[in-house]
Amino acid sequence: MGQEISISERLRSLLLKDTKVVILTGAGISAESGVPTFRGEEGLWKKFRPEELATFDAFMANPQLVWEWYEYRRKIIEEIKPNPGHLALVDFQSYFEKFDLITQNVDGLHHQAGSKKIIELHGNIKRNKCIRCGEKHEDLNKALPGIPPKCPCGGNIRPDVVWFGEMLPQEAIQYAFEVSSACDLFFSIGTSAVVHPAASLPVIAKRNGAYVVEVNLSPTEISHLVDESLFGKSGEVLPFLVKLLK
Ligand code: BJW
Ligand code: ZN
Repeated sequence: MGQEISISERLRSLLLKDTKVVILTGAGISAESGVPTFRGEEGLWKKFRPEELATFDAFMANPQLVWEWYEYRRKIIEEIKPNPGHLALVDFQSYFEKFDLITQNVDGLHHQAGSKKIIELHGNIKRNKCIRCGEKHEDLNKALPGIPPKCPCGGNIRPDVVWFGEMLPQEAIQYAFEVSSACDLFFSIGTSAVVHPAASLPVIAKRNGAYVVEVNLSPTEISHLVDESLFGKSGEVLPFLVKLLK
C-alpha cells in the first residue's frame, strides 16, 4: 500500500458538483499502466536524447530511427490498459457539471478509460500524417511500405504528435487557456510542468484565482506556486479523491 493521503479542508470544500474543474495530465498518470515517462530516473529520455528524436529536424535527418522509436512506443501502448488514475477521472467527469480534461499524453489511455471530450495538446501516437501533403493516415493500409511508410504522394509519413519547436493544435491550446483561466479548481497531475505552453496552464489558472493542486510523486517546477501538493501515485491519490465526492 502507498502512503496515507491527507487533503486540506479547503480542497474538501471545493469538491462540489458546481465547482468548475480543469485537469491537466502528463506522462506520470500513465506510468502505473507501464508507459515510461520522459524525464526522471526511469524516463524514456535517459536512453534517448529528446533533440535526437522529438523534433522535425531529427525526423528529417534520421526518419528510420525516429519512426522506429515511435513503433517501439506504440507496441508498449497496444499492450497496456488504463489504470485507477485514468478511471478516477472518468468518475470526476460524471460528478462535476463543468469539467475539462486536458492532456499532454499521446497514448490515448484517457479515451480508452472512457473519458469524453479530451483536449489532446500534443497529438496522438496512433495517428499519422504525411509531411508533404498533410493527409492524415489513421491506419497505414493505404500507405506504401517502407520505414517510415510513404504516402501515395511520395512524402514520408510521420506520427501525428507535436514535436519541439512545432505549434500545438490551435483550437486545443486556445480552449485550454480559456477554461484554465475560468476554472475554480485546477489539478496538475503527473507532469514535470517544464514543457510549454502546457506548463503555463496551472500558472494562468492560479493567476485567475483558481485553487491549484498538483498530484505527483515528488516536487516539480510549479510546486512553489500551487496551493496544495498531493505527493503520491496518481493511481492512489485520484481514487481517494473520488471517494470524497458526494
Ligand atoms: C507520477 C507518477 C505517478 C511519475 N503518479 N506522478 C517557454 C519557455 C521556455 C521554452 C518554451 C516556451 N514556450 C515554448 C518553448 C519551447 C518548448 C519547451 O517547452 N521547451 C522546454 C522543455 C524548455 N516548447 C515547444 O517547443 C512547444 N511548441 C511551441 O511552443 O510552439 C510555439 C513555438 C514554436 C517555435 C518556436 C517557439 C515557440 C511544443 C512542445 C511539444 C512537446 N512534445 C513532447 C513529445 C510529444 C510526442 C511524443 O510523445 O514523443 O511532449 S515532449 C514530452 O514532454 C511530451 C510530453 O507531453 C511533454 C511533457 O512531459 P510530461 O508529461 O510532463 O512528462 P515528464 O516525464 O516530464 O514528467 C512526468 C512526471 O510524472 C514527473 O514529474 C514524475 O515525478 C511524475 N510521475 N510517476 C504521479 N505514478
Ligand atoms: Zn502525402
